[in-house]
Amino acid sequence: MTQKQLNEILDQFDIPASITPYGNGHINDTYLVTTPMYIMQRINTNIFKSPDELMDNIENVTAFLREKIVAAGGNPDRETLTVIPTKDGKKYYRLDDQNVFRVYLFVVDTKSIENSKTPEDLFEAGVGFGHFQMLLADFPVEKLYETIKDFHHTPKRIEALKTAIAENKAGRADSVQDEIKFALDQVEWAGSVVAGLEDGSIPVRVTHNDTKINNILFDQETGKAVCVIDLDTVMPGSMLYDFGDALRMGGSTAAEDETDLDKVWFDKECFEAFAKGYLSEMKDSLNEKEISLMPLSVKLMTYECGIRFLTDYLNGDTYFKIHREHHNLDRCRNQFKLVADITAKEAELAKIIKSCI
Ligand code: ADP
Ligand code: GN1
Ligand code: MG
Repeated sequence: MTQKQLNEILDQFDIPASITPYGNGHINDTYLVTTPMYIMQRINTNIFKSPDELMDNIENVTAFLREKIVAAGGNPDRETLTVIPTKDGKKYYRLDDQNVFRVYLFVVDTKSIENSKTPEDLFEAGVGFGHFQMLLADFPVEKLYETIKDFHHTPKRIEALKTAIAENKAGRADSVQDEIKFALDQVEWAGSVVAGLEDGSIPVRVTHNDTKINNILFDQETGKAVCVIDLDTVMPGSMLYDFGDALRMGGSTAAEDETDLDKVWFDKECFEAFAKGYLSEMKDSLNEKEISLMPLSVKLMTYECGIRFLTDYLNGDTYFKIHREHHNLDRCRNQFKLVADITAKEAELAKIIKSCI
């Protein structure tokens, strides 16, 4: 997008600026012009096919959160996202099918945490995601659209991998036989959360479904969790998706695409810290099955992400943004190394959960 195009798009949104006389000068006329800060995002319409449904979800969820935050005496402009409508009252602006934009209020005085994080950060992230889920516990889940169908349906993700292997669109299948074998060796346990949701033993809840640590903003000064962002995948799901996915990245000693696998381990201290924070908000709402599957969920979400990277690699890198050749393969190997380490530590993780409860 050129600067001119961006300005034209921005001009579609209802962005208030105010102007007031300022100071006590004797010579010039001085005015203070204030505009809050905003975030503008181009929605990826290759992935989110229905911006209407997507933005309906986000608006309904944030309006619901806003009421609860106000009732609790909080600051809704910081503690949840605020959708800024267009001048004609729409939730987004469509320039053309590929260029669909939305605007949020910028959440001020916060920081994102990318790769280097401490157990204290993980504790705060656990509180943040747990609190988000707790506040949404009585949101009518049937009102939510499925913005990406079967997003965390791991068995369907495995089927997609098998299709990608058979089609071998990028001609890469021969070179990743070890990764394919590892992926297919895990299928026995990989359907456990989906099966629990289907037979009703795991409750369907409003879940975020993309609980990467950089999808929560922390207060710049205190380091406390302020706002859960990136609400595109808020859908009906299991709390195990959110718990597991947060630790997939939050519990790793290295970045998601680190290629030196000797640096990639699962950190039990970070697991414990996140679990303590999360359970401080959610403990009383969880059933026994949910609690017992918490360690497995970390392995599951890491495995699922690994097979998604592998599938995309086989398909010729059409889904995830890549920044170098074989980036998706590097990410896949990294995730599978973590899966192996989590598997080795699963019994210890179960003990940690027991001690937190
Ligand atoms: P993506 O889906 O590409 O991950 P996000 O919605 O997570 O996009 O936004 C990318 C980054 O932009 C976030 O990690 C955060 O640093 C910043 N960001 C997004 N929304 C806001 C906001 N409302 N206020 C402040 N920063 C934001
Ligand atoms: C994507 O959008 P972002 O970067 O927060 C992906 C997640 C993956 C993650 C892997 C909509 O998350 O599901 O776990 O990358 N989001 C979507 O880093 O597919
Ligand atoms: Mg994000």
